[in-house]
Amino acid sequence: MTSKPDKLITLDEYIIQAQNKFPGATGELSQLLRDIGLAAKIISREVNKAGITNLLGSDGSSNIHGESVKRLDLFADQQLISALDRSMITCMVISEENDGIVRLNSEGGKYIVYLDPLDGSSNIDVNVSIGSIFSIYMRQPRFDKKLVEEDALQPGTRQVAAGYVLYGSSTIMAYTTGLGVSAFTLDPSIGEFILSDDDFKIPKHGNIYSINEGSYNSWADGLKRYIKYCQVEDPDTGRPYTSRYIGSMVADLHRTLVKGGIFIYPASKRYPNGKLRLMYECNPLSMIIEQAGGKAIDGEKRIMEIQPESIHERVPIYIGSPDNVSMAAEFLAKYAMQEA
Ligand code: P6P
Repeated sequence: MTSKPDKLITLDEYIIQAQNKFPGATGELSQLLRDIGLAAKIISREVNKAGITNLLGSDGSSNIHGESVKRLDLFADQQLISALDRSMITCMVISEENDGIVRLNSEGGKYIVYLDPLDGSSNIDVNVSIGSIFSIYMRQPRFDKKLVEEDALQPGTRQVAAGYVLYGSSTIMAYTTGLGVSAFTLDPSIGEFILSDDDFKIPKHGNIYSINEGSYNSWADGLKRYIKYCQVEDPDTGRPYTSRYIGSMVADLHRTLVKGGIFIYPASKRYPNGKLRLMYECNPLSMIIEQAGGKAIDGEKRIMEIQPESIHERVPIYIGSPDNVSMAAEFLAKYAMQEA
């Protein structure tokens, strides 16, 4: 659910209007968000014609997780990092495409930015929606000015802003600075993101569950029983629920935000700690969903309260409508005791 704006407002205008509500604001966070918006427009242009510009396919390398890197991944990474570097506000970037921290020209910059430059890249070659995810932290004051990885190991509750860009049937940028979630749709004819949804609220309950059921056999018993619960015929509770799984987290999350329900990427035999990364997938999307009234947990505790130990660590995630996430957590807790 959301409030539809009654007049045309661009992303830049919206950011300025929001900034003006805070007289002490320096405008630096506003500039950072505009930088990301610019990079998103450039990435969107290339995503929409990747087949023609030979940007499809892999570039032959693999990232820190051993996943083959697509040419568009690298293009998106370069565009986002150079946009952030230009405004001298960000001191370092951590990105899925780079093993370690990327120090930018402004080592004095006040922000640290995590990026998944092009999430869902396995879908690039089959023309399925993909997305960029960003998470913004303040650099913590330290007497020793040399930036180290530890400066970036902050829990998700310390994010000052987070958001995503979804390159789908249209290109949508959604973000929050902790004052609700707003979404903008790109109008390519004028090259502007236009406010399309202000103050998104996720439905309290949804009838859609989203999980890769191929790993069913290695799930915890409580998760198996929860998914079976979703599939049982019970018209009074809207069951059986519908199963939807795109395989691009940003696309699955945006659908969950709009229609409600739950997205799950659990621990499994192949991914004992889950597959999705805490710092540049789960934390930013958890901030979005929580700001919209939803919940995000690792099966037990709140995702955003996890103290990270490494910049690329993975975590299981159950995220979406509060009723659905709470129900899943009850099943996990109930049957975990029996498994113990
Ligand atoms: P699986 C894409 O590679 C990604 O990182 C997320 O965008 C997506 O939710 C997940 O992995 C899909 O993983 O194992 O279901 O293919």
